[in-house]
Amino acid sequence: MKVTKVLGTSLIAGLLLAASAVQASEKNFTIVMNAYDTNIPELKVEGVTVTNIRAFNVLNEPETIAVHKGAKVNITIENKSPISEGFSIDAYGIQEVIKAGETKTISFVADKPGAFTVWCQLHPKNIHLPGTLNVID
Ligand SMILES: [Cu+2]
Repeated sequence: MKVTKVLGTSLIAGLLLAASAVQASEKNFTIVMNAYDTNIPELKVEGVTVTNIRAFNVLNEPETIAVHKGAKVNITIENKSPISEGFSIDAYGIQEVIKAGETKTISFVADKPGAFTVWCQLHPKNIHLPGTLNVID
């Protein structure tokens, strides 16, 4: 009688664990790429005056996404920049191009724990604020 009860309890616990594992196995994110156009009217560098510097910055919002190891990750990327933007996560072999105004969804299984840089492979790194994918073990 006692043995049956213990077995029954562990079976229920096992089912609950399985259910929570299923719940944690898929994560959806939306990243919006926004472009900020800034203008610096005048700047003096080493005795030289330069005018009308146009700085163009692209930010991914949110910049950090976090999941548990083993989760299936779906990231919908919306590009609000006026030009094509890249979306790369080297450790996961992801290298996408999202055209201006386009929305793309990428999916992968987060099987490698660690912190990985999310970056744009199309443009110089100094005009982008890189993002991070955190995969928690
Ligand atoms: Cu870019």
